[in-house]
Amino acid sequence: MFTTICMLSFCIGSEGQNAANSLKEAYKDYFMIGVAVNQRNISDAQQSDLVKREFSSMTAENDMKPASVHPAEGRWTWERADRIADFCRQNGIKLRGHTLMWHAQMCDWMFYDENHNLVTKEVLFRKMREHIHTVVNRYKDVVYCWDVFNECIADGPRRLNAEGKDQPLRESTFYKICGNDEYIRKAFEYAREADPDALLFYNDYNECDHVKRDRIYEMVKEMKAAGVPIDGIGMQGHYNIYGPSEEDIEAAVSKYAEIVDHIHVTELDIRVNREMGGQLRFSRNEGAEISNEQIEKQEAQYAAIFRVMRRHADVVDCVTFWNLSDRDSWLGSNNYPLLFDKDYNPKNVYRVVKDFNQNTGK
Ligand code: 9MR
Repeated sequence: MFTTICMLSFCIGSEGQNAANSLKEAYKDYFMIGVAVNQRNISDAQQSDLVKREFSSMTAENDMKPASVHPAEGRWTWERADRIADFCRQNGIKLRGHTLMWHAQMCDWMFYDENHNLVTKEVLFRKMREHIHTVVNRYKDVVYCWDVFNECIADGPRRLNAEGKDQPLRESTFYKICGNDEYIRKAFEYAREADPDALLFYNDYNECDHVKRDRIYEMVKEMKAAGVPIDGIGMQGHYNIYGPSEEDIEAAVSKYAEIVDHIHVTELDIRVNREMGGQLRFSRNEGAEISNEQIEKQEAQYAAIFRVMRRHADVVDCVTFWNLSDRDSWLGSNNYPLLFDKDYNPKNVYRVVKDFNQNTGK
């Protein structure tokens, strides 16, 4: 089925139309195409063949996060992360490291002492440094970039701190311990010490929202000016069929490109309702059927995103889908957010993304 469809699109490709046999082939002159994987995706033959055929970069969806590899101080659980790293090594696929630091799926032992009191920032920094050095060193040969810190910027309207200044940071436990943004600066310094060759990213969601976009921009700009080793910005890309608009995506990429040389779309999916972002509260559209109108809107939204990214291929090096198929999606298969359906067959939107027309940009 899959081969027949690819052959068909290969044959009917008109002039200027991309006639590649896979996503990675179609985009080879623009940027890498990545996918976030779970353990099943790399062990099941059908799924791992699909990964190998379509993608040039991989991210561990959960298996390299702090709580997964380092559940207690000094206790390391590498098995699942190692399997993903080995899969990349064996198949020549590049690995995006995700994520060294995050307020969620973090290890609470980093924040608290044995009496469950918050540690001092000196203790926190020591634990962070040890974690970052150990993880980065283990996967140095295969990880080409790291999300060093994930989701530090707050959602919502402006808030003022005690001195009447805008307080753009999420009030995470990191923030509570430090009272300022030093934990972010330190994490990047530790990652650079551990691997001077890896590209280091700040990664966040709702990154096209004007308020949040500007907060991300200001923070990264100021930190880079102060010598913090940030190489790139990760735009997560948890979007929906209604937004963000092509103009807003374009404006965000252009703005970030003023301050960094590397932009990755790190977690792309497009759900069929009006929710967006990386927050863990969302609706799963249980029992919902996708309508033709929703399919058309999703195809148009995917086409718009890839159009913007192709226009900025000088600074965009990788676009990663957050999960392999609708079945694997963290949003549940009834949000229909990806290019492959729950049986791993390509949907029409797969062809919309792959067979873009170089002449018209569609
Ligand atoms: O897809 C991930 C899901 O399986 C986890 O339960 C969840 C909570 O840790 O994290 C999801 O991935 C998140 C990513 O690591 C960071 N950005 C938001 C993603 C969706 O929540």
